[in-house]
Parts: sequence; C-alpha cells; structure tokens
Amino acid sequence: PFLASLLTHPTFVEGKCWTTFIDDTPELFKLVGSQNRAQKLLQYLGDLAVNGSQIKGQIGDSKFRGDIIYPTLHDSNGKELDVSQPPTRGWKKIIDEQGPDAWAKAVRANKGCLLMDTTWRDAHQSLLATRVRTVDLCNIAKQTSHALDNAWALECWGGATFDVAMRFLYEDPWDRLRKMRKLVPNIPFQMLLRGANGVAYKSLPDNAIYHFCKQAKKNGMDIFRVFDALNDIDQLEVGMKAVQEAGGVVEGTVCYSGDNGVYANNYTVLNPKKKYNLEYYMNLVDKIVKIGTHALGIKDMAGVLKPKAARILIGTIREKYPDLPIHVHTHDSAGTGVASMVACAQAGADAVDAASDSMSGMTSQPSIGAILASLEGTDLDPGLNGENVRALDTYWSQLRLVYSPFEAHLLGPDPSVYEHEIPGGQLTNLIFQSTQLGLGAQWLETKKAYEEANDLLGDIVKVTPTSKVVGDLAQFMVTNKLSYQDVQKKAKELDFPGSILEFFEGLMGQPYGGFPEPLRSDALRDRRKMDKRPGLYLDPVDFPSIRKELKEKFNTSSETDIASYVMYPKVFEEYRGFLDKYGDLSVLPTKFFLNRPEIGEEFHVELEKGKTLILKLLAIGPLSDETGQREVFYELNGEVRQVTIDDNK
Ligand code: 3PY
Ligand code: ZN
Repeated sequence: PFLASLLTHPTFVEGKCWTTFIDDTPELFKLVGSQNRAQKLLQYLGDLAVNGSQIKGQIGDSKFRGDIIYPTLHDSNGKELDVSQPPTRGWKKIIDEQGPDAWAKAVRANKGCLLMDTTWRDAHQSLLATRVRTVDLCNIAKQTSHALDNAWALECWGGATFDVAMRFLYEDPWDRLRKMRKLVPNIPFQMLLRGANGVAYKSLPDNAIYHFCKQAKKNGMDIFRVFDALNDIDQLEVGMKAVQEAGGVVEGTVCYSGDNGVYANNYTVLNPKKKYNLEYYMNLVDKIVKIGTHALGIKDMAGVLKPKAARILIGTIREKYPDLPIHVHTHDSAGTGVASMVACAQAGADAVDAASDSMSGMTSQPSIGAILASLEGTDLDPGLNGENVRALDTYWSQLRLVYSPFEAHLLGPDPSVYEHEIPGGQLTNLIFQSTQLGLGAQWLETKKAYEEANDLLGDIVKVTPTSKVVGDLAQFMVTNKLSYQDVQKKAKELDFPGSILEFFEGLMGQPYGGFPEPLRSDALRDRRKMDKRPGLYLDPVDFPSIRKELKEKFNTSSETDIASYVMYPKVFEEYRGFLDKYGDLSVLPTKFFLNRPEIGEEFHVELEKGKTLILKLLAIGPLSDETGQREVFYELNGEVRQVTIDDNK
C-alpha cells in the first residue's frame, strides 16, 4: 500500500520527486493508515455517543453547536483582504533576518506601544482551563496573521498548554506549534518557560531544559518569556542561557508580587509586612541584565500592579535602562488591567499584553479592544487596525460558547486579589472548585487560608509552581480545620501534601529571604534539604538511552517526542496509549470532540488534505446484559459501520 500511495502521489506522477520527497511527504504514510484511522475515530465517536464526553473538567455540553461564522477583514481602503495570501508586515522578519539584538533595537526605536495577544495561551489557560484545541487556533490563524500583523507577538505556547495538550486534549503540543507556525509566518511567537522547570512543575536537569529550548526554537518559537516562580536568579539563569544557546529571543522576567512595596520610601507606612519593594525589583532587573537578555518581562501574574505602582516601577527601569525593551504582562482580576497597562505604556513600556475581547477580562488579560481604544491616536498607538481586531473577536465570541463546558462562571472582578494575590489561572480554578462544592462561604475561607498559607511559607512569590504550593497548603488548612498557629505547632506530625514538601526540600529553588524555620525542618523531618539550585543535585538526562527506550517502546525517534517524554514521562505514555486506541483526534471538529452527535446529524472530518470522511450517527443499539456493551452504527462515506462500545454509565 505504501508503494501504491507513492506511485499515485501527484508530485510523483508529475515527475517532481526529489531525493528528500519521502521524508518531506509524511502524508504518504498517513494514506496507508487512513482506513485504520477511520476505524479508530469511529471508536472514539462511538464511545462519545454511548458514554458522553470523558474530557476531564467538562461539565455539560457546548452552548453553541452551530457553524462558526468566519470574519472578513479589510485593508485601510476598505477593500476586502485576501487572507489566503501571507501578510507582508510583521516583526518576525527582523528577528529572522537581523537577529534578536537588532530586533531589540528596532523595538526600542518604535514609537508606539506594541501589544502581545495572549488569546492562544494565557487567556484560555486562565478562563477555559487551557482546553482550546489546535484546530480552533489554526482555523483563525490566517485571519490573525493579518489582523495582528504589527503585534509584538502571539503568545501561543508553553505554560500549561504543553501538558494539557497531551493530558486532556490528546494532542501533540509540538504538532500544534508546527501547524500554527505554518499559518502565521509574520508575527513572532512567544512562549512561557518556567525557568529551570521548563514547562513542568519542578526543576529538571539542565540538559533537559537546553534540549527542550532547542526543539522549541527549531519548531517555530521566537521569543521565550523566562521566569522563575521564586525569582531565584540561579533558576532563571538556566532557562535564559538555554534560550540563548538555542538562538531564541530571551525575555528575562521579573515576577511581580504585590504593589505596596514599590513605594520605596514610605513602604513601611503602606504595608509593614511587605518584603518586595522597589529596591528588590531593581536588584533583580540588574541581575537579569547582567546575565544577558534581549528584553525584560514584568510578569504580574495575579494582576496586582496598580497604575501608580506601574508608573513608578516601569519609569524607574526605563530611566536606568534606556535601551532595554520592556514588556509587561498582567491579569485583569481586579478590573484595573486596562488602566495599569496604559500607565505602563505611558511610563515607557515597549509592549503590554492583552487578549481578544471575548477572551479577556477578569482572570484573563485586559481587553485588546479597550487598550487599543485607550491608546489609539496618541503617540503610543499600537499600530493595529481596530476594526480588524474587533472582526477577529467575532470568531472568539463564538468559540467561547463552544468551550462553555469549561467555564468557571466568574461574575465580576475581585479586587480582594490585592490581599490574597492568587494568580489568574489559579483564581479561576479555586473559585470553580468552591462553587462546585456549593459552598459560597468556603470560598471566603479559602482566600483567607491562602493568605495565611503564604505567610506561613514566608511570603513567597506565587506563580506556577509555587502558587500550587500555597494553594495546596490553604486547602489542607481548610479541609483539616487547621489555623495558622495549628500548622506551626503541629508541623512535626502533620502529613503535608507532596508539593509543600517538595518546596521545602528546595526542588523549586530558593525563596527570597530563605525558608521559614522551624516550619521547614519540622515538616521535612528526615527528608533532604537542598540549599542550592536543584539542577546541581540532579543527574543529567541520559539522552542516548532515552532515545533507545522511546524507539523500543513507541517506535519513535523524534526529538520532540523525546522532549515531551523527558518533561512528562507518564503523561506522554498515557497520551501514546490513547493514540493507539483512538488515533489522532486533532482532526475532529471541537463540537464533535466534546459533544455527542445527534442521530442523523452529518459531519465532516478531514483526516488529511484530500481525505475527508463524511460521518453520520445512525443508531445506538440496546445494552447487552451479557457484555455490558452496545453496538453503535455510523454511516461513513455512505457505508454503514458498526462499533462495539462498553457502556460505562
Ligand atoms: C504558567 O506557568 O503556566 C503561568 O501561566 C504562570 O503565570
Ligand atoms: Zn499570566
């Protein structure tokens, strides 16, 4: 069958078969397996028909199951844009042709404040449990490449998208990156890298981070926002150096923790307990600059950077480092995001983050439309066509309803974020968990416990993975009815959650000001204590033996599979198991990935270019008492096909 595919392939037939043709034409192999793929897909669809969606975190069906209407874009003369043609404008060209240093210069010379659109990463991580699938990003990619042609970047990868893709969407995150890259040639791509943790939740050996960054760059990534959850400079350095070596743009990043301390001279008046003041942030910036960075990221993961603090912080950095591009990230949890980002722009930031209007606000980034409206016509104009940006959002307004089963149903801003400092994505999760339990009061208790847990841990910087440590301790306190004092007094006997012990061991790096004692020693008992960065204690990854192992276990020698396995061995194995059973589901439209089809409803699945399946659910048979199974009947390209499914209900 392979030979038949080869001999009938149009390129071969036309005699244009070059020597790397077979390597460059993976669809040859796909054609061979398409029968098999269709059968596996039916297995998934049969399971969906009988048992409903098994996607973790899904509650109910999509609110919108109609056909998506795609936006039409226009040029500055009002003429309809042909989005099938690649755009000519975009900052990626400078990175590619002149390199990151020249790019940094060009960014500084640019008068306006650029925008980074986070819709493809942080916005859905913060609002929809990171569940947006590759197909839905690709379906709007061409329009996006035009509408956001002058954007700083699209944030589209890294953070939680990496593991969630494999864990819950049964997708290869690398495949996503490659597909997006093909469709968006002009706008730089940006990813979030958790320093020495890569895209995992605790530190990995240094060579794993180097290998990962190399693959990310090779597969299409441009700008790497590198942070460390404790602002531990040694941990941060690992990530920054790995990006440097991979040839990427380094955005060394400061995680911003509370605005009270920024008022350096009178901070004791404002909040005596705060240890993160202007001096602290400036010291960190100095260290990041010393390591070598193309841009500076300010990552306000909880959305606690108020406009006045923004002016002071960004203004001070701008004055000290006139040549350094500054890029600010925030969340709109308190509702002050637009005001703060405008303040940053006015104080000298080169770029700020925003999300498509329907995917913005609350725990996500502030609205791109609102920021555009605030800066439009001023010296800081971001240089985007507002009408096209709004047109793009008509897509996201429909998509948000397709993903409604993952909504946390937030009702409004939460200015108490200034006290509890819970990062955006985590805030959504915690509110969701509390409301699921039907305990309104529990939410107040959780917020209070979160503040206390943070104090117990020594007032640490809170973002993945340290925010999880604080959240786990808070939930542990609420569940076990432990007060602040109880935790301190009973620490020697308490059975703390694993994340807290890992933090105390030093597996997430060193917190500023040190670990709290005697709590650390009491909790750890005879477990190890690392007082330097974990990478110094970990054995390097033995890549040759991992390559051999993956070849034997999964018949793959792909370096990106190896990177996935090194980052998440168990998740990768489970993902491959799922692929064996159901095949590659990334081709299935989301409404049929999440929702059971109606009887008689026809739908199309494009397995690959030119190979479309036309499907219709015909009937679900009765439950067999003997086997606990049902027969499900589908019509596939006009033929009746039957699959046997375990009824798990
Ligand atoms: C992540 O690490 O995934 C984050 O979004 C941190 O803000
Ligand atoms: Zn964020």
